[in-house]
Amino acid sequence: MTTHPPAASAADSPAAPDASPIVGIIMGSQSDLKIMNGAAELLRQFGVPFEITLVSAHRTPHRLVEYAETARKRGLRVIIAGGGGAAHLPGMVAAFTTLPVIGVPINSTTSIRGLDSVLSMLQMPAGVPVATVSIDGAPNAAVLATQILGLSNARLADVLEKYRTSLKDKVMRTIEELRK
Ligand code: RP5
Repeated sequence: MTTHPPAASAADSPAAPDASPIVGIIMGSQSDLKIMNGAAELLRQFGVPFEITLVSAHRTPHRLVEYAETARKRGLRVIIAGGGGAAHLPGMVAAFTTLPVIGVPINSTTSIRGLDSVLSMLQMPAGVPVATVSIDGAPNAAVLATQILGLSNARLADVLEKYRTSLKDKVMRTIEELRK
């Protein structure tokens, strides 16, 4: 399991470098890493301490149970789970913890291009939700996780405000460029 120390945040007030992870990023396969790194990069930018590892619902099912059952007492507050194909990982993790689980459907198959994964996360039966972002939408999973954490963390709420301002500024810069 790799724990990344956070880099400087948008609010110039990064979390302590040795801070324990509060977000867990997991995925079913090493082939998901190129997509899920999009969540890791943004959390690092926001200064959210996180861990990132592989947990497969069908290849390492006992590891899944152990990961989910111990997540809260290890200090995690949100789990981001990515998977492709008939993606059981987010739903099964959600079944073993009451922490919020954000699912990232991954377009890992050429046949139905991630729609299988979307439906297996989005269509969770009542009582055990998976907050599902768009196909390959790992960065939005990081934003949503930070928004959840920002409910009780003023520094992260401030980081999010500054992030939103940076998005707006980018649009405004392009509008200015187009006027020239
Ligand atoms: C899922 O199967 C993984 O999440 C991955 O997206 C997909 C394909 O896995 P690999 O065959 O590339 O390991 O479990």
